[in-house]
Amino acid sequence: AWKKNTPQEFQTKDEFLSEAVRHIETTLARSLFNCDESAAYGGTALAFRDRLVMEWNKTQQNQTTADQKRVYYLSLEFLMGRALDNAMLNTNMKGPAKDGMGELGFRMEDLISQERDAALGNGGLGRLAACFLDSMATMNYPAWGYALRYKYGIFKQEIHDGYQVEVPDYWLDFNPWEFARHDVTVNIQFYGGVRTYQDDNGKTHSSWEGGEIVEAVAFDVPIPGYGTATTNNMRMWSSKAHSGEFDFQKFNSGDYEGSVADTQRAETVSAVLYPNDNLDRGKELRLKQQYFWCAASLHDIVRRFKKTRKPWKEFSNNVAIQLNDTHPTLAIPELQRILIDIEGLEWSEAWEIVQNTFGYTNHTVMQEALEKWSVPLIQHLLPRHLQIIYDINLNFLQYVEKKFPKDRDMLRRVSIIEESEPKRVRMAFLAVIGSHKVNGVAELHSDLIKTTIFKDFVQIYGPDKFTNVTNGITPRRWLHQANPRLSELIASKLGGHEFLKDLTLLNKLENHVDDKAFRKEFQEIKYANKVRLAKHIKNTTGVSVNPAALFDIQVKRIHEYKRQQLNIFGVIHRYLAIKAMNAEERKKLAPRVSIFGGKAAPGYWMAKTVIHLICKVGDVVNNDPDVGDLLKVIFLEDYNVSKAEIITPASDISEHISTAGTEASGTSNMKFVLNGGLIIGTCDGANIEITREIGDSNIFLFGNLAEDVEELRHNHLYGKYELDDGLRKVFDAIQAGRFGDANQFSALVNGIVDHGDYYLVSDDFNSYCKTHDLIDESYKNQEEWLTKCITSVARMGFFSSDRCIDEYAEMIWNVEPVKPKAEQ
Ligand code: 26Q
Repeated sequence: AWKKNTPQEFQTKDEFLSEAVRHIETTLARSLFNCDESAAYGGTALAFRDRLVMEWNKTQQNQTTADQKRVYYLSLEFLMGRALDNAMLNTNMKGPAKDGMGELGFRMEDLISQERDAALGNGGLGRLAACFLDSMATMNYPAWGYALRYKYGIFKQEIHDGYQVEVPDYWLDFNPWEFARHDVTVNIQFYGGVRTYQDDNGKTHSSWEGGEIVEAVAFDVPIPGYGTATTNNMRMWSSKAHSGEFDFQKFNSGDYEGSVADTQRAETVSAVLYPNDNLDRGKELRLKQQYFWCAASLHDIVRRFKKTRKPWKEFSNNVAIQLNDTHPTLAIPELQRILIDIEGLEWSEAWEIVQNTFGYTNHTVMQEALEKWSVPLIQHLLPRHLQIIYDINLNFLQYVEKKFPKDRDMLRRVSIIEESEPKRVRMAFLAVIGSHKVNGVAELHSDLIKTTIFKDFVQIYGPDKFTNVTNGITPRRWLHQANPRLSELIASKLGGHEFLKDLTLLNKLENHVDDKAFRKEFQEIKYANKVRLAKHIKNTTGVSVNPAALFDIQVKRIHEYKRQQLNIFGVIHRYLAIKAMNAEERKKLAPRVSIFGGKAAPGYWMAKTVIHLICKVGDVVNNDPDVGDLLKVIFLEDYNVSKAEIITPASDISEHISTAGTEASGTSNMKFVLNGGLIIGTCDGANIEITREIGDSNIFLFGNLAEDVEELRHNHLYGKYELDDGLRKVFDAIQAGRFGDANQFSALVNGIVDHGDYYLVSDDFNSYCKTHDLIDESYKNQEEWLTKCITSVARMGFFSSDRCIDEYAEMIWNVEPVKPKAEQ
């Protein structure tokens, strides 16, 4: 099955080498005699790129002639990570490359690690988009990703004296995976005004005129599917000064600096990724980025549709556009504008097309993360779009008024315009109104959006407009690539790698749970992965950790709702307990390594304080001779996709401990379990479905439930609660200066003691610590532990992103795969 639809292979190492060497000597202009790892990486990447490009061209041609509906996934973030290993594995040609480069004296892992991460995202939302691209290509869906080509990806994190320092990530100096399409450009307009005029028939028209133009240039990246010839496209837009705009007058009159400044202003649009995750900050440049990328993408999509010469009413039978959160919501008024102002359609005809085209995925219910743009800002930057948004709102409110006569408060609540000072546009409402389907990303989350932020819209449109697509992850990157030994072991038991394309086949592993040799190998793989991580820890932090200890890992963006503070307070609690023990008691304790990693948004002080506390606790604990191997505390610098590939396979326990009702889904929880680690978690996001799938005896759940959060918060505000005793002791230790200057941490402590403990750290603390004690006990019985791990892996089939893409395709997009043409 593999061979038939697989791209042209490098059959032998010599075939590969001749290509790679040719690239090293010609494309890279390097002599083989001074070929270092970076050149060897370059030659390998270019040799594989050639293979991808051939299949990419064929795929695009094949999909165009197939004349089926295409999917466009609009996301301001794509956290792709590295491409080479993925390309080698997806095309099944890693073997010859590894052997060939071995002959030149290189180890493939070293070459792979030469590549910089493509880190065009913050966290879960961006990585989800990347997993979706992999799944769509693997399952032969005709799909494009549309992205913004940031010059600087998410910043690199350095830790200096226990503080986060941000370093710019200039990632483009050698990027063999992108192709500049200097012939594919779109002029994007900003500012200006609206002219209304009457045509000969007395009909009124609007036209957006004046302002400035920034040029969008396309850059394309091939996305290879696994075990298929299908190679899809990710198109990234880069901004540059429009040639008509570059002020030659200034240039010629000697104002060189002035003309360069204009150029730079245009280039600024795609310069930098905003490093906030789950927080809305209403900066003008961010809005400019959103419009620039939406308008360029829509222009491109419309241009492609027009080539089919089909009538407009066919548009939504040809095109499905998925909005990854509200970031691309301007695509809705933009398509409406194109259809009515430029193509001359009637409002209602156009609006039906718009609604049928878009689907909207929501990723949060937290108020501070819901995008709202000030009306004056939109008025200034996009005057015609503001008019269209007002017209959409007017039509919508008239519809609501008819359905719920005299419910004034309903109209106020659901209006796209929030009547604040200044007025603001609620982007999530605009996205709901302009789409035919709205989905959440895990069951609890999809229920919550229907009962909280979109409650009124369920009344208005009925419940069928709202649905759930539980997130997933690609098993290619997160199992086969990150954990090759485990992938091989599974393949040896299941009779091949078929499970990488149908992850539900993992369930057959349960038949082997009692197989001694299998169990031993499984355990050895986990140990080897821990040894690998221990080496990374030693190299990057200088701290030695014992690979036989229980590795307890929490890696994700630092955010109060994700509660890294609960984790570090728990660690301090454990430290204090160890200090109070005698030698006998200490002997009975299971050694632990508590590992943290994650970036804080640069302006998020509380998150930075949490990082500082983790580092300070590490300094004290790791150097306390009373403690030794019983406890180590590690903060890993610069957590990103390629580091996740080392970290994820090495956990015994990972932490997914958000306040119930706040984490929409989480996806790293899935990655850890798929790699044979267990979870400590709250009843939140996808933890709930993971529990349903793997069984509640295979997960360590704790803490209050989402339905009780409101009341608990209320109790805090009205003094109807007492600080947890264990937590009080932790705070006493912090305040006594045992982890450095107590003042540094006062905001963190006061937020819980005096300011309402919004994330319910105190309420869940006792249950959290007790659950960790249970984990210690459980880990002592290694055989039972191992059974839990193996059973869990076997039951993770549901969480493949292939399953979610099939659900989107069926319920939301109504698209079918396009089979690649078999090799001629
Ligand atoms: C918004 C406005 C201005 C600037 C930035 C932003 C912004 C940027 C990124 C808002 C949100 C994000 C990212 C959100 C995110 O990553 N959400 C996560 O999405 C995952 C995939 O669905 C879920 O698993 C996580 O639960 C959710 O937190």
